[in-house]
Amino acid sequence: MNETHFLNCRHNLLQLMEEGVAIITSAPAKIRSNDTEYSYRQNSDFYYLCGFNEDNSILVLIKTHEFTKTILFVEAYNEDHALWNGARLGVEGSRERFSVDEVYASAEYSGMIKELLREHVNLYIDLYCDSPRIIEAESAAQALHSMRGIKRYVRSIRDISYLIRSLRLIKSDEEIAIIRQAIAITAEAHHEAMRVCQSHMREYQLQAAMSYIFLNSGAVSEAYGAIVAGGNNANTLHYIDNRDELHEGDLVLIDAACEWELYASDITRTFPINGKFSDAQKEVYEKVLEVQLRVIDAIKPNVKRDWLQNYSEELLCDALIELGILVGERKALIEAKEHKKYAPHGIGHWMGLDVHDPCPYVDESGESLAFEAGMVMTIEPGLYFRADDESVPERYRGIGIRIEDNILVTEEGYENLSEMIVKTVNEIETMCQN
Ligand SMILES: [Mn+2]
Repeated sequence: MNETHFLNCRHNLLQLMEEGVAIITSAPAKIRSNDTEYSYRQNSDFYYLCGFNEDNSILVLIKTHEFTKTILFVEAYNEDHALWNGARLGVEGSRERFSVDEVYASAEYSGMIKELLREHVNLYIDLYCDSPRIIEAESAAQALHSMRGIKRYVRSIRDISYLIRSLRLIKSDEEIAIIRQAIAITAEAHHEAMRVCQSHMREYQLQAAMSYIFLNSGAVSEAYGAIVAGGNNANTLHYIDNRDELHEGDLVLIDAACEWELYASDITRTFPINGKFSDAQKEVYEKVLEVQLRVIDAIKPNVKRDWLQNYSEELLCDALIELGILVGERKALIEAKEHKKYAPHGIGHWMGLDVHDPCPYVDESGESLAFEAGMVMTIEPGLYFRADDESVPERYRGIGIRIEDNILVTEEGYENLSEMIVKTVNEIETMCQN
């Protein structure tokens, strides 16, 4: 990602801020067990603003009526750390690499924070983050309040995350290019899973085939824990056990995708383990696919997200009526939430630096947001019929199907960024038999 992108992001955030100081901290390194750590994942809000990927760093944005200033605190270069864990960029390296105004060692933060907050009235922090650096800033504000000679002091502590996440809603061309790359690798992995799948394999073996593609393509991290759910396991929405045997005649639902330069992709495909849909599987599959295509086709600027959700529920309810699973009038069935039993989750979510991008879904007044060019979301209708559900005709029991793509809103309407991943019955059967 180009340095200009991060400069723009900070500029946009400063525009949204009133006079004051914003403090955004990096994610802490996390212990997995004893002395082994999880692989490091940066705080998305922090990364969005500066692209720095090390822990123990702090970004400070200052806005006065006269000027703005960006300060980055980074962990100093350390020989020992370089030997064991690899070299940190350090203060000098960061000065050269980042277009921030000033860089200091993180160790200097505690001694400087009071001075940085002096004469400011707004302190912007992530209100829901318990970083010790943020607590230090709050204490510094308190100390300043009772100090002699201070004319202005912090009078409000405000949430910076909301502002950052409002900006994260609209992706720049560079961000979209990175998401496309994540999706390209994920596409290859889904196709590989279809090609290698055979009955009697274990779910994790399909996962391994996909992981190989991810890693071999340089995508060292999944965007979320993969779901590889054979047969009835697909009806457990967040099934991540992935250990069961794949059975002849069942479908397998795979919700798995990689991250590229910290940007997510999020793709689900459901296909027959033996490469051929049964009649019952095909009936349900084609209903879900039709719903997905129609919902995607309704996406364009100014359509409200709420409306899209309701529209998708109507279509899913119609599908359930057509399959003979629900009986009655659509309106009454939806009011009674009858469809929710078989289609329990929402139609999709924002996607970006986080797979579930935590951007707002409503505006300041609580009204559902309308789509704008540059927004990226998933569209993922599903129908789930548990094996033990006697309210469903026997032929459909144990079938769970979800189809998920990643959609970019454009000026003209939309672009399905994951269009290259096969999804019609014919395309899937051909890929499986490859
Ligand atoms: Mn999703």
